[in-house]
Amino acid sequence: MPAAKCRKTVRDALIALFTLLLATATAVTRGQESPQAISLSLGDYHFTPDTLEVQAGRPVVLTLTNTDTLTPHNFTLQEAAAGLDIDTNVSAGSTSVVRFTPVKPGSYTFFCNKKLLFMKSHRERGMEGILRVIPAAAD
Ligand SMILES: [Cu+2]
Repeated sequence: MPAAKCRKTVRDALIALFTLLLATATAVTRGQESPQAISLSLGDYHFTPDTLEVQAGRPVVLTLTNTDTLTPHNFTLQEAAAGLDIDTNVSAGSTSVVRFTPVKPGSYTFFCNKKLLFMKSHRERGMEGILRVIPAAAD
């Protein structure tokens, strides 16, 4: 192989390698920005699990499933300064999806706001939990 052609082949190979590395780095960066998917069951006056952990600055897709056959439930978390302003009803046997992006690390209490007249509220019966927002990962 003549020296000039050989150099061109090496150069082309380096360009291909660099392009591959760049594509990989881009894919990894995108992965960090992808939504955080969490599922929560609401039933029998409990949230399962009752503690959630998410990263600040990344969108969250929260799927709420009411596993009871008759009782409607709700997910309330109102901390506007932390990017959390949620009040979503989930009727018996159905699923609701909530999207939000927490902006401030901390521990925030969520609960079910349902209450039947003269009865204890669902929250008083144990229907509350904690959303822990941890700082964003360093880049
Ligand atoms: Cu409830």
